[in-house]
Amino acid sequence: MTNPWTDIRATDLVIIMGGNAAEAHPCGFKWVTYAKEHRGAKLIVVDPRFTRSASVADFYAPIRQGTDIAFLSGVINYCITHDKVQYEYVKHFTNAGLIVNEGFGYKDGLFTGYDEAKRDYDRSTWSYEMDENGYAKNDETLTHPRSVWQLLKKHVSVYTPEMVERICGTPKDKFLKICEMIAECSSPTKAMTSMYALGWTQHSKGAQNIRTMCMLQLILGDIGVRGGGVNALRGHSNIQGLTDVGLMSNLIPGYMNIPMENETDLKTYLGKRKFTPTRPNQVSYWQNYDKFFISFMKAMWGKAATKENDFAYDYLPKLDIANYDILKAVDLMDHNQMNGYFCQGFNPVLAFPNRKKVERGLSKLKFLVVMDPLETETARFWENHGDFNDVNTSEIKTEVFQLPTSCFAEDEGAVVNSGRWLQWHWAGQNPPGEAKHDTWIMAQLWLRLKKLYEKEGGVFPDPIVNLHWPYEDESEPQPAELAKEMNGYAVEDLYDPKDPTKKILEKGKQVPGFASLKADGSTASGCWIYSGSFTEDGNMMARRDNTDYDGAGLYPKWTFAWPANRRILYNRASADFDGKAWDPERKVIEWNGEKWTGFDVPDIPPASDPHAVGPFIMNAEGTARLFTLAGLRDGPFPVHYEPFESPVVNPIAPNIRGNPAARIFDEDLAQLGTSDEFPYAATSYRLTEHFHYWTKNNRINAALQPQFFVEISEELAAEKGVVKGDWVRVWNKRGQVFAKALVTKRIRPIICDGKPVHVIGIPLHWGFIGEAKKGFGPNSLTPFVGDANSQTPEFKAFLVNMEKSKAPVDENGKAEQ
Ligand SMILES: Nc1nc2c(c(=O)[nH]1)N[C@H]1C(S)=C(S)[C@@H](COP(=O)(O)OP(=O)(O)OC[C@H]3O[C@@H](n4cnc5c(=O)[nH]c(N)nc54)[C@H](O)[C@@H]3O)O[C@H]1N2
Ligand SMILES: Nc1nc2c(c(=O)[nH]1)N[C@H]1C(S)=C(S)[C@@H](COP(=O)(O)OP(=O)(O)OC[C@H]3O[C@@H](n4cnc5c(=O)[nH]c(N)nc54)[C@H](O)[C@@H]3O)O[C@H]1N2
Ligand SMILES: [Mo]
Repeated sequence: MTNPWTDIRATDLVIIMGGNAAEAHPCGFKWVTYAKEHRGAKLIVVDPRFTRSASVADFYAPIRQGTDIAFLSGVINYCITHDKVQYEYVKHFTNAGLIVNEGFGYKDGLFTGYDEAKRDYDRSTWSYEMDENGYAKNDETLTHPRSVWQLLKKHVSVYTPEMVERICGTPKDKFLKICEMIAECSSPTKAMTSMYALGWTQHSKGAQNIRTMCMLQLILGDIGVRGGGVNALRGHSNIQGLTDVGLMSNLIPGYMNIPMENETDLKTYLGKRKFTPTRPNQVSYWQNYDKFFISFMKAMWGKAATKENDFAYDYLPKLDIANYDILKAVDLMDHNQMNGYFCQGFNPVLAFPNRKKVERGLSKLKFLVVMDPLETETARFWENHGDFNDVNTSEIKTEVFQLPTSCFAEDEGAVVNSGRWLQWHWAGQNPPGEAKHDTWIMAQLWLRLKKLYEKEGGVFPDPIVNLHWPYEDESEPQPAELAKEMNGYAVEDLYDPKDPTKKILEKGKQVPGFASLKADGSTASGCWIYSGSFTEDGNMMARRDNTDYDGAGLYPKWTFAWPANRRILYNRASADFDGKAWDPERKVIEWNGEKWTGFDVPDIPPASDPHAVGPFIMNAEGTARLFTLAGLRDGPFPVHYEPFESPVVNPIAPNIRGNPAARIFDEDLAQLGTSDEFPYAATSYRLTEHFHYWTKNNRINAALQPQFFVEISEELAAEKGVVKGDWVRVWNKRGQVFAKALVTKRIRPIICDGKPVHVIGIPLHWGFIGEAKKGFGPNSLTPFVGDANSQTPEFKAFLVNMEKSKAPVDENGKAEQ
């Protein structure tokens, strides 16, 4: 989230699109209710289903899943053609005036540089025209035909209200009503907030869905302001923390990347990441990449990371392909290219797409380790449960190890919420029986591996045996020790760069923030963005002071927010070009003639002249990008592509299937279906009463939502001769599920291009373990393809067929009731 949860209360308009916050984030949703009650804020919900969020909305409109880019590009087009743009913001704070390279072009759904065989682009023309000083050329009038603004205007012009209705199935009058409501927020004293989650991410163009909203928020001038922003509502309680500390196959902590194998030395690696400014005077904060990276290497390998050995650069694994995401990992298993798999707090049999392929992959492993406090379908994937898990146990040779862990309520540590607040919590109980903390198990693994390497040697034992392990009890690092290491500390005495005789931090002391980190090996920090969270003043994450200046809802003394305890990202943009708040009622920070001051930590060096330094300090040009250059793999502007399995033809690009830059393996391509065979557009979602696949172990949750169902419209039910409570079979080329039919007015056929599209809603909470009735989830049916940038699977839009059926049977041949 750019803004904290508590800031939603300061908004004028909430748009929930690509999520269902009332259901999946019911606690945070209270700030929406608060804004409605106290400010008269309005709520818009755009969803294929009439959801629990929709039931309390001021305005609801249906949309066919997988078409949000067309919808939002239509809103942008409306704002531009109706002069509902905050031009002062656009001119000074975005790249609207920068001139794009002459070789850049777009035609029939593709940008310049496309290579069909590689399903990828040569992105070299997606760049600015530079002047003789190496700066991007700028046209402040925004009229140059190759300025970003003119290219954008042209790019979105095809998304007229008629085209939006044709693609999205949103009736034109409803679409225009939403445009009017949103356009009002182009006023400097009105703000809209966007709340989204998986309805946008789980598509083959998920990153571009989000980008389109970013672009809209920029032209409304709603980024950096109170009550504004683009707010990703995160999932698992600590999934924000997971991404922050780099638990992705291509990341290391703090959103730095694992090197590629052709980056054979530190200089080459850093050279590509220390971006120098592309406009005069800009901060371009990634210029400090080396400080964060080398401090990370010191945290990892301590004394073994020296200037002479490039700070142990060779110890880091290198990638031969862009990433090893879950789809790639399962594909490797399925091709006998992976021997073992560690599954820690994860239930892939139910969570990953194409369950048949996942179970086939697991069956080919030599060993599978499951670290979990509960029994999971993954740990028991080899067990036959009749229709519910139709496997031949005698053919599966995978050895499964179950290591019982504690669960989150038995752990101490920080949980990072969607608003980037690191909130410390304490264990409520000790783990029962044989269960151990995850940290203990991982420490034991390392200690044993180290011993083996020390005894037996190996090709390259150095990264394992030299790991820096400074914990008091080496067999179980404590959460506070790990947190202090992430914050960072001085490896040597640190001196003031302006006065080298002045010592500013003694060796071994905690650094106060990432500005203290150095590229010479004199500091260590496990995760630079967390620097400031555990300083010499103590554990900032454990703070519980709810002081709130100006009623701004920023609570600067409550826990710690990364980066640097900043609550609203890009907050310099809350003030106009001269540094005065756009809305005096909603001031964040202002320029007082000498420095930036106010209610939040300025997101700009405090003495930056407002006319010289742009607010988007992480970008080399200092402005936000309406045109992303080569930042995303699938285009500098978003384009509407249909899902890989779509019920209709795309009028924008009729010959392109799915996102043309998304990776798909050949065998999975062959398993895609078409609308002739599989006419219904399915989507998957969650319910308040369950949390994924583990609350079905709890009797109360199991009683609240006991049984798997699918939601269908009255129209489809009538066509199929199905009544509420009947068993239906839903299937496609990848598998089948049996479910109780829930016939409801909440789902209506969506009319696209004059033809009805029937939507089938599939909740995801059931399996063959636990207290609830045995059932299925959507992933026996979902396609094995992901987003071109993040590889998040296309869980939200796929095709199925459906018929009335008999009940499924269990392993004893007993029919389910
Ligand atoms: N009670 C409960 N809360 C949870 C969870 C849980 O399991 N139970 N899980 C947590 C996790 S890990 C996550 S990631 C979050 C997820 O939070 P959400 O994303 O809010 O949850 P979902 O129900 O998966 O999907 C939200 C909505 O997206 C809609 N949708 C699908 N496709 C599209 C589309 O193309 N466009 C638009 N506009 N809408 C679409 C669906 O109809 C659905 O209503 O929830 C978290 N909160
Ligand atoms: N079709 C479809 N598929 C989806 C989605 C969808 O919307 N549609 N959503 C996707 C999303 S966003 C998510 S997040 C995934 C969720 O998929 P999973 O993460 O696999 O789902 P959970 O059931 O939450 O699994 C978490 C496991 O962690 C265990 N656990 C709890 N505490 C601890 C602990 O301290 N240590 C350890 N080691 N284990 C612990 C729990 O017992 C549980 O078994 O599903 C994904 N799959
Ligand atoms: Mo999630």
